[in-house]
Amino acid sequence: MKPILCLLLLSLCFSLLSAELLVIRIESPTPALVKSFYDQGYDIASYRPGEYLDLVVDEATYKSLKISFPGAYIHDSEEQMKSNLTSPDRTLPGYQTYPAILDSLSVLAQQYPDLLRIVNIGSSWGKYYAQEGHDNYEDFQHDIVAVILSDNAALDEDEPAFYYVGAHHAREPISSEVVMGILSHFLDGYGTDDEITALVDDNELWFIPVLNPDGHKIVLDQTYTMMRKNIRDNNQNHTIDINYDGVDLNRNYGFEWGFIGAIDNPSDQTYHGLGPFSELETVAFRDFLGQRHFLGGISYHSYGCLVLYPYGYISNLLAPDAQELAALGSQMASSIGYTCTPSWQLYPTSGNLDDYAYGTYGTFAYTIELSYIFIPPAIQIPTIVNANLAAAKLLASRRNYSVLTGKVTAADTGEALPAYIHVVGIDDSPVYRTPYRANQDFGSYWRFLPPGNYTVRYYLQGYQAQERQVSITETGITTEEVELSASEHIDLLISLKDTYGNPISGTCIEFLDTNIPDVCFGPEGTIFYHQFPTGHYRIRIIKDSFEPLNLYV
Ligand code: 0X9
Ligand code: CA
Ligand code: ZN
Repeated sequence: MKPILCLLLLSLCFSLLSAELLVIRIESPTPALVKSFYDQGYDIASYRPGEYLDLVVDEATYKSLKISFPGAYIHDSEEQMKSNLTSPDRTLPGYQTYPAILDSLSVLAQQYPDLLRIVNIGSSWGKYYAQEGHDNYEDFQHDIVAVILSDNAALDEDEPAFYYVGAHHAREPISSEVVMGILSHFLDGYGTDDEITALVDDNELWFIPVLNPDGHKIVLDQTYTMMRKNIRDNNQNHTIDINYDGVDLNRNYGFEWGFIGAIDNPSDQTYHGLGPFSELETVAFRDFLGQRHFLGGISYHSYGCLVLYPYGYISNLLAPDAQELAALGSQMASSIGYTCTPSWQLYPTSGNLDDYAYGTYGTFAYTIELSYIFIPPAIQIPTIVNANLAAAKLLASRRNYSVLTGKVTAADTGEALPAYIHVVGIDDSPVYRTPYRANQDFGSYWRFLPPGNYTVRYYLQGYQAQERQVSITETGITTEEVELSASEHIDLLISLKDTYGNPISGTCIEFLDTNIPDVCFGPEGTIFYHQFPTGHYRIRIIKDSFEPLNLYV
């Protein structure tokens, strides 16, 4: 009996492994249809509103969907993805493995020591598990690597920073090829092409070709080309279970984490993880973002030929900077021949990188969905890279026009101040974004604004705020250097009265962006402060069951 059982089990195992996944296409989907597939937990490969919805399904699901959607057809398959990974033309390289990418980076760094510096920004789960002694992860010991391209790359200079990141998702290795391609194009053009030379000299351009090296390896090795997530050991069995393990890195960032469009089921392709930044890979990128002030960035994905801008976590949400985000996004999109749209328009996803970078730092953070399939044939890589060069340059060139910049320093000591820079009419949008601050190390700031006249407030606890009238032009750089004087200290009596002159009790004041504790009024409706620092404050007055009142006083 026993041998027969083994044989049966064996064939069952093989059939499970060989159940090929397909990408099927439904044309002209309605938004309601997309939402219903989304809510049912389907793996959405790509969606272009009004044009198509592509789903990753097995053959059985395809057959049953054919009944309700007779027009559905096969757009792509695992088999196709595998064959696209390698180039039929032996003189052209196919997709590069992560070790090959790391090798080319170190060759480039040796060739251009003044322009390039390689920085280790963290490690993958594979490395962590292997170091814990789990043998199954021995081949997955990956560091996550970032490269800075700038003049004096060895130094952290006071220059605008931009990032280009690939491979949040494993099955999208074209994103890594594009990041590498842009880097080598910039290196080639340095010193001969004036535009590129200026971009490299005046900015810090950061390249992170592979944020998810463990997943990338599984795809490049052709173990499982439909792999999307990292290899987080969800079921803690010290084994990579491709159908159960992993967290979607683009749902794991800590801005509106777990809100909508992120799933709490570990086996799901868009599983958001145990908590915000539960993943080593997103922690690495979070800390990387925290170390310098990025003005803009592109996260490359595939596919859909789209340029997406924040926010993405909720439908119909207009970011405070939506006008300029859309303007630059549209320029980038038309340079590639892609379509620009706010992220939520596609489908809402919370915990994505762009919402985090924009929502936390005001970074103009874009997603570019490359190509029309996950893994375009290797032979197309150079064409796709070339098509994307102009957009990559447009991003970093944004610092050259319609921008407000300068430095905030302390009037007495000259020290750099990470002051808040509040642009009236933009930063008072009811849609939340963390208040924009000048760079911690240098006091410098850059605000991409629509042309026009603005009132701008510079404030920081302990200093007297200043208000400036500035005019932003379509082609110019407006510079406003600001020296803030230290606050004086006065005795302050605040009394809060209603329109009849009666004290209002049970009301509290919050001093926003300071560490002054919240205070609440007693029955007499007054509060006395000894030695209160003078200056302007954004305050919020709150009382139970009333709308909060926001004031600048
Ligand atoms: O879902 C994603 O993370 C991205 N698409 S992909 O097919 N490459 O996985 C798009 C994220 C863009 N943001 C929103 N749609 N909200
Ligand atoms: Ca596991
Ligand atoms: Zn993706």
